[in-house]
Amino acid sequence: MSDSEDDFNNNQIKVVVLGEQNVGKTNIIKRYCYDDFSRIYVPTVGADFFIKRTSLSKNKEITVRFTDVSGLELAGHMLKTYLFQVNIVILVYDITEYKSFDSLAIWLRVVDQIIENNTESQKLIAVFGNKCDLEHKRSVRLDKTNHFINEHQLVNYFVSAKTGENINSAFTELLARYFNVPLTRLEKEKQKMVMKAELIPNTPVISTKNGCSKMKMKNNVNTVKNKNKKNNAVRSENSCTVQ
Ligand SMILES: Nc1nc2c(ncn2[C@@H]2O[C@H](COP(=O)(O)OP(=O)(O)OP(=O)(O)O)[C@@H](O)[C@H]2O)c(=O)[nH]1
Ligand SMILES: [Mg+2]
Repeated sequence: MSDSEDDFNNNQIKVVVLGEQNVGKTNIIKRYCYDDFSRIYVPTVGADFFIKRTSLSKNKEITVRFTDVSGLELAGHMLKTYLFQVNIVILVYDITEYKSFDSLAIWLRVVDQIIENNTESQKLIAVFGNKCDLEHKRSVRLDKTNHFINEHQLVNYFVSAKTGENINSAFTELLARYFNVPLTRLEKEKQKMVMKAELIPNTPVISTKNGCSKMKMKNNVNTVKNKNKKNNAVRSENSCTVQ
């Protein structure tokens, strides 16, 4: 029996969520576990623990145990303890903060060093690009992300804890991948939740290639008649720093 089959029969899985401060780790977990989100930033101290019961297939309940680690713990001494018997590691960055993406290489190196000798069960490492509702402020280019993902053979998702976009489907796919359970199209569809974005009137959401949504800028929508104004709006949409 494989390690993941064994975990599946035990119905237990440990997921550790890592990444810089303020990238949205706690809110990603809260969105998945309680469908909750907080605008107010309350930094995690040390680590917090959450549990979610879910099922991947009929009669197969699993318990997901989350360890939500503070971004400050990269410099701390507790990571080894938090990563003990981990099954899935999620590295989170904020798509609008290049520094938070840049630091993933360091987080990954530390994780690799810690779990290297810990071979009793299979590990899966995923990267979540969070705050996709702020696509217009994106500062991490997609080719940078793709290069990092391919180089280290990781799994990649773009999510928004704020709107809930891709949160359920990312976790379901990740768990199914870990347990080697094929998901039917119907099950995948079921996970795709209704968007909960707070929309400004006259501000439609359009999809982008990467699966994130982005708000069309207000100017961009209301000034179609005037070509010059329209061009200005497009420029301002593209004016975020891309590294
Ligand atoms: N716009 C937007 N804001 C978000 C999103 N996710 C989190 N935030 C905000 O980002 C801030 C930080 O979120 P947290 O979940 O506390 O971040 P964290 O990674 O747990 O931070 P530490 O606990 O300090 O390591 C909060 O003000 C959240 O409201 C998101 O998807 N979109
Ligand atoms: Mg936190």
